[in-house]
Amino acid sequence: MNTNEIQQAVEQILDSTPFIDIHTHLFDPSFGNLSLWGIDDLLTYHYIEAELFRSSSIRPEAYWILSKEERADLIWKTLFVENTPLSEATRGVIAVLQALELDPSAPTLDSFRAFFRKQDLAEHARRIFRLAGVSEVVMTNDLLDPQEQARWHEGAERGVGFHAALRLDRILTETGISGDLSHFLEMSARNMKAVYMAVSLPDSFMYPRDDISTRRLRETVLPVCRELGLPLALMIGVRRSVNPAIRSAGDAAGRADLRSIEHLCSEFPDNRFLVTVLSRENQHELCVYARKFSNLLPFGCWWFLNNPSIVEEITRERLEMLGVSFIPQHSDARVLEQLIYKWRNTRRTLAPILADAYKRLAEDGRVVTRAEIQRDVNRLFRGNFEQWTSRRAY
Ligand code: FIX
Ligand code: ZN
Repeated sequence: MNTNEIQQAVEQILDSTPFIDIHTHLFDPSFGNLSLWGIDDLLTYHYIEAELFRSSSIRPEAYWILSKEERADLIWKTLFVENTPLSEATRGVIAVLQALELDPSAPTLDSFRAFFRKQDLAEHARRIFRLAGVSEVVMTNDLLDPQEQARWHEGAERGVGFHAALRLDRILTETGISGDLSHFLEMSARNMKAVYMAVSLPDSFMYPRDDISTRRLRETVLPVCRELGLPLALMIGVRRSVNPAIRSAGDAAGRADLRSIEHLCSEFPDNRFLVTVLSRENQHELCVYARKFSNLLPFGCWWFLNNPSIVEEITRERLEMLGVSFIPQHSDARVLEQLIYKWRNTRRTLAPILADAYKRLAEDGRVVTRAEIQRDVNRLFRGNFEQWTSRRAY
């Protein structure tokens, strides 16, 4: 293939390959009102709320007493009518409206609300998956959340396309948990058919250390993961509640000491770790560690990193250092329709990066084929994850 053909082939293959979204905060429609979707949830996304407080004089206390619809109205007026929605998060809403054939220039939200009211959620979800080019998504399931617990106990049928991931943030740090935690984790993972366990960790995380997280990881979580053949996802570098007044929008990022990863990967060679780090400054080290430990699989450009300029830098670096042995992105979608813009943006950013890599390879003398590009895209966006979750005991 010549360089034009390479460019075209990469774009076509990215467009036609259904991706697996390995980390979201979405719920299967059968979880009822845990599912966020529609214009009011899209506009009150915490990425956008953070921007509202920069462009409006409203105080957080005055914002939180508004209804969800009133908050969405205020955000639309402030960030989309009185300002141009240039940021990644606001532009995303425009892309979603356009994909759903709604008018992104509408002065009010009435027509959008009328459209979403008419949708049947399960059918709408299938359409959104199609428009986003994803075949499956992984949820984030907090075992200690009473609403979720009730749902799991009912044991209602789950639709296709939504996998569970057992989230351990509270389990790793809360002291008041009684009973046999290993048994509880094992039974819960089996009941949910979890595809991995996961935890988000602060920038100050250190392993090993004389604390409850180290003890629970070493004595409970990692042995159960090994037993069940499940990877553990470590999401490192979040500084929670730096500005509590703005709630979920008030978390920040910090650089972590990744020697913890070195210690975990060498102490537990039979466990597999999916790792994402929130600080831009930690990205290169993560690639270096992935070259040392084959039980480490870097994934995603998380949260504040999911912007084209930073995704580009990180993905080029990973491709140069790891070939296709990483997972380039997850959406982190909280609201169903966000899948559309987050995955379209990923494809748009990744196309030139992959095409450049194949063009260089062709220049250096290797014949590049469509079949190879397809194989690589499959590995990046499906196969690496499928392989890592294929040893499940259930
Ligand atoms: O901890 C996480 O999984 C984070 O992704 C979220 O808590 C965060 O609020 C978010 O939505 C980032 O995209
Ligand atoms: Zn998340």
